[in-house]
Amino acid sequence: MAVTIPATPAPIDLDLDHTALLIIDMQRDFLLPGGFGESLGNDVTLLQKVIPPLVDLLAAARRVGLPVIHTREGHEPDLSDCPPAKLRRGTPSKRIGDTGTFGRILIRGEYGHDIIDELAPAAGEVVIDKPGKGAFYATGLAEVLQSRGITSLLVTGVTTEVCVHTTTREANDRGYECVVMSDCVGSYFPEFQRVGLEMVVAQGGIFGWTAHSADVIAALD
Ligand code: C5J
Repeated sequence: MAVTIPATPAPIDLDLDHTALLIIDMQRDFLLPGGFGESLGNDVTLLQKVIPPLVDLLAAARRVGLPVIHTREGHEPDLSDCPPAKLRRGTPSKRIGDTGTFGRILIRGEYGHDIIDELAPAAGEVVIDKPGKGAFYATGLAEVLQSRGITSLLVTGVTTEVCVHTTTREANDRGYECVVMSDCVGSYFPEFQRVGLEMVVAQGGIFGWTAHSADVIAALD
């Protein structure tokens, strides 16, 4: 089924048979008070604003049977997949693999690494564990999308200027139509949120489109 979504810089026609909802890194360590993100001095309420509209968008996607793909940023417990340059980044004691409030920071299997309860993956939904900021690097995402015939992505999650942007750019280069859901992506930095969204749609939509979740939900329902 094809639908037209009001979007920036122009409306976009989406073939829902070839569209997936991509939910990037809605992990406890980024979103919960006391987690890794907050320990770095960030205001997590700026990310938590994303949860209610994303819960609604996820419910709508599930209602119409859109494939849902979740990602989580993190590393093996032995850190063998974490480049030394990434490992050295940040304040000592608050680096990847160190012990935080919710377990070892960004380590697979730890409580903080997992997705927040509100957006917990349902049975059958794909969860991509990624060591990088982009969801294509060192993951099976390309194969998942190809095998399901996906050509368009509704991109959501955190953070706008880091993992959402990197993944959108990777997807755009691979030929996917990316619609970044403006109220379902979040940044700890209001300025980065604003500019991050503007960058997607600059120059006629250089990386894709932005759209509001209410408009997509209306089109899905
Ligand atoms: C960050 C992410 N910000 N998921 N990760 O380090 O955007």
